[in-house]
Amino acid sequence: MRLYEALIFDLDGVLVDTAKYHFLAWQRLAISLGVSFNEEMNERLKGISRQESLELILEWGGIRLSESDFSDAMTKKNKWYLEYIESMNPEEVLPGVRSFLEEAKKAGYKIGLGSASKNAPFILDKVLLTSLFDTIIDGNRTKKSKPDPEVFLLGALDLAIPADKCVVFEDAQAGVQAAKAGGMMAIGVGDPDVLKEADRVIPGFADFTVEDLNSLKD
Ligand code: B16
Ligand code: MG
Repeated sequence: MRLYEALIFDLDGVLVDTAKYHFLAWQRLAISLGVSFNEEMNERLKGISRQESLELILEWGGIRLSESDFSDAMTKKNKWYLEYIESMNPEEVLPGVRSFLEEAKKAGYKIGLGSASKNAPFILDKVLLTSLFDTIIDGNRTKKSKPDPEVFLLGALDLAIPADKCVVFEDAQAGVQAAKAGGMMAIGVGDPDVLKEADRVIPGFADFTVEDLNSLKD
């Protein structure tokens, strides 16, 4: 008997690397607002929503915007981001991800997406991964941001699998916390020093197989 029935994946930083495009778009916006923005700051925006990201950038820059300027700024950032991701292609899927998803699907696991990004469906289409997912929960369906577990709980509900039979793959600390808060197994993807709260950390999917899912509790 296997330990888990569903696998829920974060998008940015787990399946594809869109952080570089977010960086370019936020940097362009920051320049237009006269505030400085660097890669280190970009790291701190991983996994958090567009609105919260802008709030942080304004806080770091010590500036305030009216409600309508704030909304214009978010629209501008997203317009630029969409221009960057427009040319994404299947080669941008991170190493080992496609074959892991295909094997998991063949083995009968339910597969879900749990992303803060409102652009998640567009990105999955661009990199030709959509058909591998049984459900897609993105920033358009959630009211609360990670570390709230809402995004993953909605995924489990859609997949009709109890939380303790779900494994979440996350690259951001807030995402790992969200998975734990939802009562799920949290696998960090990336740096073990950053993802300290994860049940286990893997560098990526190049050396992680579907069989390894059964030894996660060892
Ligand atoms: P959007 P994830 C997150 O995606 C990104 O990591 C984060 O940097 C971004 O601000 C957020 O999506 C919202 O994205 O502006 O496209 O709606 O890691 O949860 O897949
Ligand atoms: Mg992420």
